[in-house]
Amino acid sequence: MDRSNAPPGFATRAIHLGYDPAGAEGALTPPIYMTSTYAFESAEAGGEMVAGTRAGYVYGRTRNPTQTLLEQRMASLEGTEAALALASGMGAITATAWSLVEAGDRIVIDHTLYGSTYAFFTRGLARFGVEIAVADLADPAAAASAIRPGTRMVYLETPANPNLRVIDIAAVAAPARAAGATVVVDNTFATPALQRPAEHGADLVVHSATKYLGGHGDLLGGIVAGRAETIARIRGSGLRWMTGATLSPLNAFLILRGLKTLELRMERHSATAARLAALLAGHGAVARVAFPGLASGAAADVVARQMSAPGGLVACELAGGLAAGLRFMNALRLVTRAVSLGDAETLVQHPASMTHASYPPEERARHGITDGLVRFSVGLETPEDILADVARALDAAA
Ligand code: 4LM
Repeated sequence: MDRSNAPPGFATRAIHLGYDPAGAEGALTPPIYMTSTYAFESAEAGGEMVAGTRAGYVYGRTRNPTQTLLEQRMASLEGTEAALALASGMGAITATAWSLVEAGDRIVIDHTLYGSTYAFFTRGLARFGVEIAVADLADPAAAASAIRPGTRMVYLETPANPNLRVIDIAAVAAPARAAGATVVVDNTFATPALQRPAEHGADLVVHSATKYLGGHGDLLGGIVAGRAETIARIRGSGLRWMTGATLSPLNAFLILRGLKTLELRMERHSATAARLAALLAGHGAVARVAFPGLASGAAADVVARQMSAPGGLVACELAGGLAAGLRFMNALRLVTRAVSLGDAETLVQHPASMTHASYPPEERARHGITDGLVRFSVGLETPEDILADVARALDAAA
């Protein structure tokens, strides 16, 4: 195969983009710049760098060379002009909103979001004179009527946490563009290896890098990617003087290490998750399974258009409801009871009492985040061992 004129592929960019060992004593892996500040070659040069008329690093809260490499790679993988690395997913989401929204603005959010994100919009930003409209953005008609002229921002996750609803990004982006609203898509569950929201009309893509991007359950981090001018604004205000949510250089290095295997890991997570979803769907103790790979009707068309594989999250509800779900979780031996996702270890958690406990119970019920729902993050262990543990625990809980 002659690829001499082809642009480098996803995995090649995830491993090589932006780094030449020749510039770092031949070191194969990029150095970690553990520094809080930078020496100015002269007083005048320092003043010019602070003023932005001369390129260079000034202070570690807003820029660091290890972060810069991570930001370049994430921008390339998401297909955006620029990206910004932050201390956590919540750091990325809050720095973005604080930078782009002001009192009097209207934000439309999807009704199914990670619990702390939902709390930030409905109980945090709402205290500062921002109108928060909660809508079902999976329904294009509901999206079009909620996103009216004057809407500043539209915020969604797809697949959504925890019940894996999928949202047609292009169907939301069309009315948002007409209204002049910025579309922000949380791509944590799919990652750019499986879905690139900017290709479907999203203006900004946010991530909890704590999850699949890092991939090993050993750090917290966040990313926001989009147009260079918008990212510069979020760096210059949301990160610099509104949150100070700076990613440490060590964590930037660890996320760069995680990115090298992202495509490979997402293939394995997706393949094992598909096998787990099939096992659950065929088991008498299970009432309902949510998994993008099992979507039907219009949702299946959205998955086919937007995602190259279904991802590693699976949710289910046991026929015996909440009590059976808790019995099932306690009967697991290999699968670990823990919140978070995207790690090598298979994790299981109970959204109503854990990741989505910050939703008022009646809103959880209205939005289909049921008390009996159990969420798996399927890991990288030998697939047969994961399936055997789940099958045995289902039999024990039935
Ligand atoms: C969890 N999630 O679900 P930091 N966006 C999405 C998320 O799932 C999360 C965040 C942002 C879980 C954490 C306990 C779609 C987090 C927030 O945790 O701030 O990096 O990301 O289990």
